[in-house]
Amino acid sequence: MTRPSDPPPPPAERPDDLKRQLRRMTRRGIAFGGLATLAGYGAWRWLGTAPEVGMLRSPLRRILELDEAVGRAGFRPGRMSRTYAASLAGMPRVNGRYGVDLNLDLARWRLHVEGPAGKKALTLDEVKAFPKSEVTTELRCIEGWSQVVTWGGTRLADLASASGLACRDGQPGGPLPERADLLPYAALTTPDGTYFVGLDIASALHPQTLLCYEMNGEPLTGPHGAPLRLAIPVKYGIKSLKQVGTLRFGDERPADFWALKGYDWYAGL
Ligand SMILES: Nc1nc2c(c(=O)[nH]1)N[C@H]1C(S)=C(S)[C@@H](COP(=O)(O)O)O[C@H]1N2
Ligand SMILES: [Mo]
Repeated sequence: MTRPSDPPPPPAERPDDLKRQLRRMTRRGIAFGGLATLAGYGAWRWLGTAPEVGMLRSPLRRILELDEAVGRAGFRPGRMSRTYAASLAGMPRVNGRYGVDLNLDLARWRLHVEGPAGKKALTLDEVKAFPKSEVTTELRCIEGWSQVVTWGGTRLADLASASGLACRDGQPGGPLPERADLLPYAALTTPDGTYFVGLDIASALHPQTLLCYEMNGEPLTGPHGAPLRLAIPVKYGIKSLKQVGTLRFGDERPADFWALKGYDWYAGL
């Protein structure tokens, strides 16, 4: 089974391992870096005896809550995730298979876009009819690995604007950030509903947030989320939902698969 962050192993590390870990931490957020520090300095035993809050033991939970506050405060809609030369891109490992059905009938697949004003169902060709965007960014998993990937697809913001469903009145068009009736949240789920992510609207509409049908210039493969997956480089990999079935805009903060298990809902980078 794949988990975004298994408990780190008991400390048996050589000093250079620790140094590498510390270097990695400076590139990552406070929460998961904090986790590495605690493990690296032998606190895992102590954590093992701390009372549980939800699924996370309480000191970790406090770190994650701190990270959520820092993540929100640090987010600027205009801030870009770092981009890389396309020559640095490679295929990431297949990580996380919840809700990914390799036998999905692709001919019958639709992207269901929903909001308070109504619903639309788009074919893959309709999604591909939008201008194609390509970004080369780092996919960062909270397990501690990352991979530079060139993502190709439709900007979620373009599709949201054209559908009108990101706004309360359901009217298409206009730069969405200027719309007074813009809904505050977006939720994505797999067709079977078993994997789901919640996003704040600013991150969902970020210009690097793509509904992808290509990775590294090749058609998206089944295990990586065909026919359509999210790539949201301003968030950890847990939010880059594979095999999108539904995109829903709304007023309520959406449930999120890993947040329900105790991880940071915001998961910003
Ligand atoms: N449907 C679905 N999407 C998912 C997951 C999953 O379990 N199911 N795992 C997430 C996690 S934790 C990561 S790191 C990325 C990995 O994407 P990849 O398999 O293309 O490397 O997918 C994300 N999207
Ligand atoms: Mo991940």
